[in-house]
Amino acid sequence: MAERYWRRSACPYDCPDGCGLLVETDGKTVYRVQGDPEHPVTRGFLCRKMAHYERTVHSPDRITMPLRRTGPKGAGQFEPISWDEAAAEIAGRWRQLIACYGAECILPYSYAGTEHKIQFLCGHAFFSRLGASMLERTICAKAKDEGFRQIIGATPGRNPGDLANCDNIFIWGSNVTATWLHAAAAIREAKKRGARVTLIETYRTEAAALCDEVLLVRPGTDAYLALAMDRVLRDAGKIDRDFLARCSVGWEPFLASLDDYSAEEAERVTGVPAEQLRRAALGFAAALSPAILFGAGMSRHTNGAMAVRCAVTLAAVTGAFARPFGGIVGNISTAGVYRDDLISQPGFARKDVRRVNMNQLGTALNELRDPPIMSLYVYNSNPACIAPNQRAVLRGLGREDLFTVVHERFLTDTAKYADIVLPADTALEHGDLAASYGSRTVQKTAPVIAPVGESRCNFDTFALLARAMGFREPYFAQTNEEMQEAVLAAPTAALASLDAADRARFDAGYGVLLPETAPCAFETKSGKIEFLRPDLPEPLPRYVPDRAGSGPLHLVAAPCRETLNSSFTERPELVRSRGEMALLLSPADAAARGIADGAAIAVWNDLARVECVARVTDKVPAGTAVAEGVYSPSAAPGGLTLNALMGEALTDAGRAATLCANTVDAAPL
Ligand SMILES: Nc1nc2c(c(=O)[nH]1)N[C@H]1C(S)=C(S)[C@@H](COP(=O)(O)OP(=O)(O)OC[C@H]3O[C@@H](n4cnc5c(=O)[nH]c(N)nc54)[C@H](O)[C@@H]3O)O[C@H]1N2
Ligand SMILES: Nc1nc2c(c(=O)[nH]1)N[C@H]1C(S)=C(S)[C@@H](COP(=O)(O)OP(=O)(O)OC[C@H]3O[C@@H](n4cnc5c(=O)[nH]c(N)nc54)[C@H](O)[C@@H]3O)O[C@H]1N2
Ligand code: SF4
Ligand SMILES: [Mo]
Repeated sequence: MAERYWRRSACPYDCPDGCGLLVETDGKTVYRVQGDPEHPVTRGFLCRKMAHYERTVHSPDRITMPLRRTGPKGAGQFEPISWDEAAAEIAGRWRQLIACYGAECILPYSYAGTEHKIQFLCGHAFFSRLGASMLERTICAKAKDEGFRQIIGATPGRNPGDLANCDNIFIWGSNVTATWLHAAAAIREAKKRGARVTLIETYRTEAAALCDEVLLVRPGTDAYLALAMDRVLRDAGKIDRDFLARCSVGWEPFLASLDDYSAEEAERVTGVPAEQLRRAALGFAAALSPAILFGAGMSRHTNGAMAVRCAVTLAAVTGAFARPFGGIVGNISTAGVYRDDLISQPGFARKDVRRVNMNQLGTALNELRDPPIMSLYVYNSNPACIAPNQRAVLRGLGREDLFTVVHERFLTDTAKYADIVLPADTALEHGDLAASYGSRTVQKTAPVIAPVGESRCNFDTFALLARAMGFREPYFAQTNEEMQEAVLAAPTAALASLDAADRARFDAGYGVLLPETAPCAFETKSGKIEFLRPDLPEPLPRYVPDRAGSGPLHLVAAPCRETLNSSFTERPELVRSRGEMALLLSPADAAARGIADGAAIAVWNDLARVECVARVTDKVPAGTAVAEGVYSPSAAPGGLTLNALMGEALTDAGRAATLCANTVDAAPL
């Protein structure tokens, strides 16, 4: 038996924690995966999903060979072919299509199946060089980013670990116990030290168990709530005027504009009782170390960027930014830590190339002209399951004249529609550069085992396709390892800011934290918090109602603990534990419709009609309906999931998805 040993690696998933892993292996097989006790965020524990990553790596469902479709689209019937055949067929079809329609008839579709930099970004170089349509990758948190940018620019927030030292914490639109475990751990620590924790949510999520108080808002009304809290503080003389004078611009007109808001009116608009709102606001302002943890939930609305901008004002008017460990958590990342441009090669892109928004894939596949989309290449994503307007997405994927290539680890719903499927590897089978969007951790990884079957990483796959297309740029002649070395040979100022000890640890494959920047060094034009932005369509933060539709129930898309979007659905134990696709309804809304808990129901709006079961729970307030988790349309009773009820409208800024800004009605089947 080969000798077993432990190697360090990093979790690749789209999760704010960016965990460090310890992997037991013999170089061929992964036996066990544990949280790295020496990783500054992970501190030895992983989520349930990754604690058995070996089951994903060695899943019997892994795709191990390139495949060519033999049955109808969507049926999942394929025959194995060689990589050379696959590359020749793809290059041949693309050459024909480019000759007929131009390269913009090819559309890449990718998101964050892996967050690691090389495998995330390398496709940008390939498709820019090809001249394909460019994908706007905005399904996740771009509106949240924009909301921050509009008031505090690029200022990073605190590390989530700092929350352990806070005495008043608002968890705003994040189900931390499912999606941000290590922030939840820091909040638990703070609670042990006596912190008061408030949840601002659309329904009572698992995170409510961490909280002293839960403020349930009507979806899309957070901006009003925040501004009414500011008004309460202004009228109570609790504004930190010294801080505002020192660290902000436009605060006087902003404070004057609060006349438009009141706690009483907030109760009508948001559903939060005026007294509860007052108590929460006054408690936050009186704390020594108050902080707001921001999830993306409130930003997934047509007024989403504005909601985030308004919620930030609470941390500003109270001077929370300047208090020890206080301010905001949720705007920190390792963006800019590596020379991403060496991987993504923005210079390969034509400036005027057509852009297609990833949230509008359904319409793009069915309706775009001049040229139409004739080929789709999917990697790091599963649009059949995760995208809005699912009925249109599936119709588009089913087009006989669409040449679809999917680079995947599993035969996802999207892969079932492919003409060619290419086998992808997992993060333990290649080296990369780990980053994080929930802390300032960085880590370099090396392959732990050889690729399973004939699977290949994204970088090597694009290099192969580039050769098949005849691209001669030296970029495409590199191996994945050479790409990693090239990026590390060109360190950024951020990476250079590691002290010698941390740099040595980074070089040895440990996860390390970059030093924090000063919390009040605001990275805006003025160097201050900017309440007033005359250059924006809305110069001051203000409440703009969400445009969600006119149905009686506001549909909220929320995550679930067992899976990560559609990832981890290869794991029977996790799929069993999360249960079947359900719509969460309040007892009042269920009773009014004659819907019993567990009943089969139809849910509909203008876009589609979906069948699922009802879960009737007093965790959900009347008027709100919740879709937890991402499910598979091929396994859904009516062939569609609740994503079919989510529209393609974009947010007020950032062109992001409005997954939480839709309305529906429901009835027993
Ligand atoms: N286990 C697990 N972990 C995950 C994921 C997962 O699917 N499962 N997803 C990963 C990804 S891709 C991301 S982007 C992050 C997301 O992580 P976060 O950005 O921290 O947000 P979520 O935990 O998804 O929670 C969003 C919450 O916002 C609430 N919400 C919706 N609309 C509103 C509103 O108008 N106001 C308020 N106050 N709340 C609202 C929803 O009810 C939901 O509970 O998590 C990552 N981690
Ligand atoms: N109903 C509902 N819809 C949602 C959400 C929700 O909470 N509810 N969340 C939204 C959010 S926040 C996001 S970010 C999106 C996420 O949408 P996606 O980024 O599409 O996320 P996943 O569903 O995890 O699919 C990622 C796919 O990438 C594959 N993959 C992993 N690693 C690699 C690799 O190295 N190479 C290749 N080629 N493939 C790889 C995985 O096998 C997996 O099938 O979904 C959005 N859609
Ligand atoms: S908590 Fe997030 S980063 Fe950590 S192991 Fe789980 S999915 Fe990966
Ligand atoms: Mo996301």
